[in-house]
Order: sequence, then structure tokens, then C-alpha cells
Amino acid sequence: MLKLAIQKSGRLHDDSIQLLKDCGIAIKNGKNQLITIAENFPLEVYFLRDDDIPQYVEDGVAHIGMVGENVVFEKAKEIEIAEMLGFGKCRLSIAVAKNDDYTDASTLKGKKIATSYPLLTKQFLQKQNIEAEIHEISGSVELAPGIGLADAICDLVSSGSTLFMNGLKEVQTVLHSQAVLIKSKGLNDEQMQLLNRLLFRIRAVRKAKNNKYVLLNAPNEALEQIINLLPGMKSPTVLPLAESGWSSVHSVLNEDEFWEKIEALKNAGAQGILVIPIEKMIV
Ligand code: PRT
Ligand code: ZN
Repeated sequence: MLKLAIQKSGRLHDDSIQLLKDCGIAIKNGKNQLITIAENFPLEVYFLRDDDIPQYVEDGVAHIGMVGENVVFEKAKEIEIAEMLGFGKCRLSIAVAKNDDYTDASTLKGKKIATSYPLLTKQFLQKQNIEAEIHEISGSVELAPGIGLADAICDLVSSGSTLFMNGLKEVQTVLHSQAVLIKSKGLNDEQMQLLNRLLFRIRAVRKAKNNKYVLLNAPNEALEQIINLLPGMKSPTVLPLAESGWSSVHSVLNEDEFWEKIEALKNAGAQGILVIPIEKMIV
């Protein structure tokens, strides 16, 4: 049995459950349940506070966990990152009052910085060779400058609206973060095998999300140019249409280059382009 720790409630909870679901793993999640067993995979799931997950994984009480990189690096436990999960994206940033001048990190010299991430803040200041005072607080960090508790903060930001509402501006990124799958160092063969099965599914799900299935009609004289635009998983499928002189081309397109490729395909003479989401993708 593989033991997985995920956040009990909070920003990462729903996406963690959804990822397991997309991997075909059904979890019954009773409201006050702390442990549950998956119905169709040898997986026991622990629901914990995100801050506690690295310690559980270091101790081997949980074999793996889903948690933000910000927490992983702040807790600095003896664990390994097995896979990036692509959700829970945010950044740890320095912010100051919106009317304060800020040129570069040296502006922080001798200042007081409030944060829930004292280790990451300290490492950032050391790297920049700057001495400043770190004031650790556990919540509502964005209030600190307004009430005279600190000159600056180092806190998580996603849309930036919390900073804006508190009269602050983001001036420097300390860390880009997303949810990751962490693993214990001392997993046995059986646990490693289960982890590899889970990773295989996670990669198939994530790859599918980043790709689209594309079908289009192409005049035969444009086929070569169109095929060059569509690498596909091996190479595109080309089938003749009932109407002579035309072919149907099927392929896979990556999300990052999607619109550019569609424009190029149209310009090359492609017609009737259909784009279909992919559920799983195994290469
Ligand atoms: O109870 P527990 O300890 O488990 O949860 P928590 O309250 O400590 O964490 P939670 O649920 O708030 O966040 C869990 C994880 O989500 C974090 O560790 C990050 O990895 C990730 N994440 C992604 C975020 C954000 N985005 C985020 N915006 N975590 C927190 N925030 C907060 C931020 O601290 C600030 O207060 O949201 C506010 C800013 O948001 P914007 O959109 O206004 O910029
Ligand atoms: Zn927390």
C-alpha cells in the first residue's frame, strides 16, 4: 500500500483530488475524514495541513505528498521532488507600500520584512548580500506595513489583488512555485513500483492536458507543407477523402504553439480544422 498525503482543505485540496480522479483513482472524501483508502488503487490518503506534509514524508509516515514548492523549500526536509504537478501556481514576492521607492534589493538594507517564509526570505537576502531584519508572522502578512509592523513583506502572490487592496506593490520575485509530488527517500521496492504506476498515470494526464487532437482536410498539393507543420506523436495520419485530390490529416498539437500552428495550417490551405481535447496521452 502506498501512502499519500494531500492538503485537508485549502487551495491545493480540490486539484489534488481531481488529479487522482483523472488518474482513475476514486477517493471517498468524507468531510471530517483524516484517512481514506482509494477504491481501485492500493493507495491510502492522509488529509493534512500543507505545512505538515514535508515532515510526514521525511519520516516515511506518508510515502509521497502533494504540496507547494514554497512549502517544500521553506521546510527544507530530507525529501525528493518526484514530479511537477502544474497546479497551485503562485510566486513568493517582496512587496512594499505602493508609494515607497524601490530600485533593487539593496533598498531593503536595514529594513524590517514581515513574512511566513523566514528561511526563503533569509536565503534571498543572503544571496543579494543584504542585511535586513526578518519578522516572522503566520498570517495576514499583507497587513504588516499598514500597521507599522514592517517596511516590506515577503508573501505569496497569484493575481496580485490582495496586495493591491492593501496598498502594496510587488517589487521582486523570490521564488516561482507550483504544486509538486514529493517522495520519501527510503521507499522499498513495492512502494517504488506503486509510485511508478502512479507517476505513469500522472504524466499521461498532464501531457494530455497540454495537447490537442487536430483533424483537418488538405488539398494533396499542400500535403507536404502541412505535414511539416504537424509532427504528431510519430508522424501525422493521412487518409484519402472520398473527393479525389483531398486528404484528411490527423495529428497532435502542443498547447504552447497551438494558435501559431493553426494560423500556419490555414495559410497552407488546410480546411475544416477540428480540434478535440485529449483525455490521456501515453507516448
Ligand atoms: O490549512 P493549511 O495550512 O493546509 O493551508 P494554508 O492556509 O497554509 O494554505 P492555502 O490553502 O492558502 O495555500 C496552499 C498552497 O497553495 C500554498 O502553499 C501555495 O503553494 C498555493 N497557492 C497558490 C497559494 C496562492 N496561490 C495564494 N494566492 N497560497 C496562498 N495564496 C494567498 C497569499 O498568501 C495571499 O494571502 O492568497 C493571497 C494572494 O492571492 P492574490 O490572488 O490576491 O494575489
Ligand atoms: Zn499551511
